[in-house]
Amino acid sequence: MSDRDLISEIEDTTRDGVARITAARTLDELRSVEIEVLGKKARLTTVKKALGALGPDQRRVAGQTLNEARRALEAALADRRSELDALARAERLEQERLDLTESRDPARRGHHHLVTQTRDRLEDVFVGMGFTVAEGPEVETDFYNFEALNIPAAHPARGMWDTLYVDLGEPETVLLRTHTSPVQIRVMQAASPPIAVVAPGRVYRRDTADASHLPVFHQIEGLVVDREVTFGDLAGTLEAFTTAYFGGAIHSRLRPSYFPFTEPSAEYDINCIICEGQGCRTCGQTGWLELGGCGMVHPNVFRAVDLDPEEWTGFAFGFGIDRLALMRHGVDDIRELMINDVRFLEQF
Ligand code: FA5
Repeated sequence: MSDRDLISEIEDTTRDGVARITAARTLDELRSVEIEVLGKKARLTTVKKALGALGPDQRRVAGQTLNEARRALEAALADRRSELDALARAERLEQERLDLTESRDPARRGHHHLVTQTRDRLEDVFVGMGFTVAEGPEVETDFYNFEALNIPAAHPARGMWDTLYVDLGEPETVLLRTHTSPVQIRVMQAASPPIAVVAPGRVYRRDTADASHLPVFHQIEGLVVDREVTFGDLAGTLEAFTTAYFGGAIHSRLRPSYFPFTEPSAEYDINCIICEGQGCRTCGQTGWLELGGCGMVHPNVFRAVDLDPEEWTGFAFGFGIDRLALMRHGVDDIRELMINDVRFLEQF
């Protein structure tokens, strides 16, 4: 092949290459075109080998043309790549776009957060079982959160709750309640037995967020006080609750435990419905998920509210509402409840 033929071959190949680059419609297509026009088997690569047969001057001229051709193809590739990148980005943004404008269309109106829905459902179940609903403050005093619950200052059980204190009054006297149990005390101060109340609400702990913990979460407290209340009444109530809330397929168990304000105390667990008892990260590989604590009201708690423990008996329980929501809907990470991604929230 003469040097003239070679040069016009290079020019034709380049023109054709640039046209194909410009015509590529996706980044994948562009990658294949790149291999075809600049790769090992490309026409320009074969032409390069033919340069060896030319004399020195012609080789220099043809070599220059070849280099210019490569540069032109590389520039065309870079231009097309950035155009396609921008298009792909715009397309992705369009797909992920969330329309947050308010709408009068009733089909697009917002709804209660999953935790609120769960709290409402729990209240309905317990009201159906004869309980009334009580509330207490989120900022509490040491007396209600600990002292009256048989946890005096320096009691080792205070370590069970990593407490956030409020900078008010004497140091460590005002705090963000670590559980809903202080509402037990407020209810017994305000009303005489017989009592059957539930108290849902927000609680705070210095816990690090992970798949089953949040530093701000929700509990529902239950308290029953009457004459001759037994542990059997507690177990029966929790069993009735489990069936009413989860349906008949979910089993629960009571495991001996310790709480300063109940004696005896137990942990209330249900089968992990994410892994159906096989073990997964939500249940810490145990197959069971701890939903709450319970037990018979401790005599010292009755004494703190001037009720005679010889006359009155009772049981109490405290469940994690967020964990109940996870279990009922098969959500495997509690942090989803706080992230507030509309695509997650819309599903409930
Ligand atoms: C208590 O808070 C006791 N007050 C419960 C109680 C009430 C016992 C009445 C006896 C009588 P505990 O710290 O185990 O117990 O918490 C109760 C439930 O709250 C847990 O089982 C769990 O479901 C939920 N919970 C605890 N910590 C967290 C957290 N960091 N994030 C989400 N849920 C939590």
